[in-house]
Amino acid sequence: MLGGPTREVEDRWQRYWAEHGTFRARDDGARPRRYLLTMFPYPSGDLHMGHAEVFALEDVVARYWRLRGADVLNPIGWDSFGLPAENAAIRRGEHPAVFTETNIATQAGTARRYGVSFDWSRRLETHRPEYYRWTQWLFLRLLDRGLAYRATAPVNWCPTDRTVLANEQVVGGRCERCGAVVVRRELTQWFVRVTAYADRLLDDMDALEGAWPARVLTMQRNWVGRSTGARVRFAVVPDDGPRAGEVGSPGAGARPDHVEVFTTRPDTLPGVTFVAVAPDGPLAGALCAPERADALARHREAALASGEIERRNAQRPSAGTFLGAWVRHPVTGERLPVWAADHVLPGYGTGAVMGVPAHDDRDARFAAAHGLPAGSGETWAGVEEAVARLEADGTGERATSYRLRDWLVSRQRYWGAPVPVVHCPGCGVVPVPDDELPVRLPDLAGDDLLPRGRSPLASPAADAWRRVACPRCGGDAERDPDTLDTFVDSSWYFLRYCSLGDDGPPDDVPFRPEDARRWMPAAQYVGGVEHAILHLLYSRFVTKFLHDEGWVDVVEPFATLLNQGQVRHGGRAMSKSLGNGVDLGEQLDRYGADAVRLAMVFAGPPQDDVDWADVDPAAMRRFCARVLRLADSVAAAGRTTSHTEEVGAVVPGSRAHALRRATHRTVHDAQDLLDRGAFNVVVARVMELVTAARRAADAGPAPGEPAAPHAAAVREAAEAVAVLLGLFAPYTAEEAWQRLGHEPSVADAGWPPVDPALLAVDEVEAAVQVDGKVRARVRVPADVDDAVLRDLALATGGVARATDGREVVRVVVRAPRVVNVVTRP
Ligand code: ANZ
Ligand code: ZN
Repeated sequence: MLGGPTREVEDRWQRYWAEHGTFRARDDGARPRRYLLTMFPYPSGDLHMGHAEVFALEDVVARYWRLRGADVLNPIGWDSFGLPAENAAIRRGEHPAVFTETNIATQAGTARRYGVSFDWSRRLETHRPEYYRWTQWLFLRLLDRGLAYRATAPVNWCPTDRTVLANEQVVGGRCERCGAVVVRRELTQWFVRVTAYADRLLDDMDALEGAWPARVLTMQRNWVGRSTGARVRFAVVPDDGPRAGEVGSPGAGARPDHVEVFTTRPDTLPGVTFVAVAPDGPLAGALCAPERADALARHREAALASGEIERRNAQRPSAGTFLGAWVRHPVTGERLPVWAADHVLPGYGTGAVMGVPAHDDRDARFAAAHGLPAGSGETWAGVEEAVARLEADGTGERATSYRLRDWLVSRQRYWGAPVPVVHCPGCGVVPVPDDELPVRLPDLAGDDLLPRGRSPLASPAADAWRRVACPRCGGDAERDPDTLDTFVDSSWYFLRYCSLGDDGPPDDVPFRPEDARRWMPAAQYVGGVEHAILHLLYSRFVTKFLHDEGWVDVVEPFATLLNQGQVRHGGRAMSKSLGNGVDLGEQLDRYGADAVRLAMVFAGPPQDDVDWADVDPAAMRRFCARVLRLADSVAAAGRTTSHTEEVGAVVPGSRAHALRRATHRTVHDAQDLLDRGAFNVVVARVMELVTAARRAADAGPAPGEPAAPHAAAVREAAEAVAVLLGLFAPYTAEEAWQRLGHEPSVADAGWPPVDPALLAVDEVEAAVQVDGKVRARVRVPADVDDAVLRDLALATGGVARATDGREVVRVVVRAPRVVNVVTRP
């Protein structure tokens, strides 16, 4: 099959690496440590071409650092809780663990076969009790600090998956997993107070500038969405009537005596003509007159059913309901109507806005649609002055608002870490004591897993699991039936890797702080841009929290971030539903791991999309075969591996000398290119070197040139090829390295030394003539081009003196030797 490494060769090297622990992190302090992290896969099937791309790219980095002398930590694990396993288990009537374990075994086999230099001794899986015990521990620490709390709030509900979703999991108003339109429901849920870290999540990003892709930083900044302005209070005009109170609940509510709004433009206060509140927030009901309660209730239902994106859309007409309430303008004392308006969101600012049609488009459209006055365009002297004036009057003060909301972490699904608390009729919410962790999942399968709008752990099948004695009073109590969002599992896994290895996982701590101190932050994190907000935001938050708790030194977990491009096929994203998916296992069977890896890397810069229809793994396989043949012919020419003396005898100007220059130039440039992430260019340069070495091997020395130094130069080239190719095609590289007579592994060969003398560019002297007379001479590189030589020539003092103000009509350049400047006499 085209002559590249066979399946048997692949197996042999995998065994070798495993037996020799080639890719274990040593962690002995002998070499500088470098932690390389890849976003760990979901085990929802076999690995796909997207994984093939990430793994190929990250392995270039891992192997490069290793060659350059670093102690590399390159771990692998599985993000193995979550919906896909549960849905598959429901279809097949089996336990989700079965599906999960099967897929992990398949993916692990494919990843090994792909030849990635993972340290398999540090493998972790988030669905194992030994892991999720610590996910629960993390939740309890957040609870200790008041950073995890239960609240009743309108939340995102996916009607298909029948579970709540975090804001971050709602994309364009739809469920990030299944695409169903998300609705709002009022539920009691667990939240994590990420908003307490909003400023730090923003400010610490300054240090990531240039190290993380700019678009990811922008997305995170927008997601946290800090706005500065003021809060302004509008006094409610008293009337004697009762209020509707909480809509839907009987009885009059307590009516607030003022409405507070958040504005970024307090200077536009003179133009306020109305105040608007969110129809689905608490203020609307509290302000609403009884005769308007039905209208508000209808409005509220409609608002809950529509997505936030839709409501924020400035182009869409904003529905409104007059609440039968009035407030006073804090400056003019004018009476202003209070409306419920769709475009006002309950969770942002104070859930109320001052309507300024003259300055705000949405307010203008709302006023026009509902017959409200347009008001004046007059402003106070600027935001700062406006804030000072409000503070002096006592009607408002400076304020900051964030778009970021707290992280909703409870899910009404089975396949996750149970929320580790107990509900006691006497004591309320009681945390499960640390020494009783993990709270293990009960064994449920098949129909018992069906989502019915509440957690499967709340079903009768889980009764025995749910009933427990209250840890505080010993009375009858119940476990919390919800499970934690999988993003909680993945918010700290990179810390645990630091403490795994031959001694097994630590069983008294989630990770050892001293291990994290040695490895963190991860020097590079490789993964898809689809995690630009969710996972990266949560991981950053948890790292900061654990920093505050004294567990880690760093405040940012990932020093640099690489987002690889997407793998497409025929121009479109690969997907099962489009029928254009390409199976990694099948590609490996057909072309072998090296060819697939080379094709991935050679396709373009790492951050660019790859179209699998445009790549040619068969050509890559032929290239691997060419490399092996080169190694074979070098080996046949002589078995010596120490060729320092012979190459030293290579004479300048010989064929061997030209090849040596190509070899050293390639190794030298590769370092620069790899540092800049131009992996594809390095592959191209190695291909050129193979061609040059082949040609030199076939041609032999020129007549009169000595044979031994020539052969040594070819060997030197073939060895450099093997070492550099090890970054991209490890099986071919190991094989070539061994056939060249070296001990494995090529991964430990070290970066090939570069002789600076061989990098020197030859210089020649160019004559600069003016009207046929030589007026100056300049030294230039032998390969200088006409344009550069022309500029150099015209810049010489000799030319300026000789032309002496006369007009230059023509410059004739013959690089690298002659330039003739022709002037008008
Ligand atoms: C009056 C005004 C005049 C406003 C003007 C803007 C321009 P950002 O920049 O996104 O923070 N607002 C406040 N709370 C809101 C809520 N809960 N739902 C929807 N809109 C809300 O936006 C802040 C501005 O958005 C605030 O400033 C407020 O309108 C509106 F010429 O107040 B502004
Ligand atoms: Zn109790």
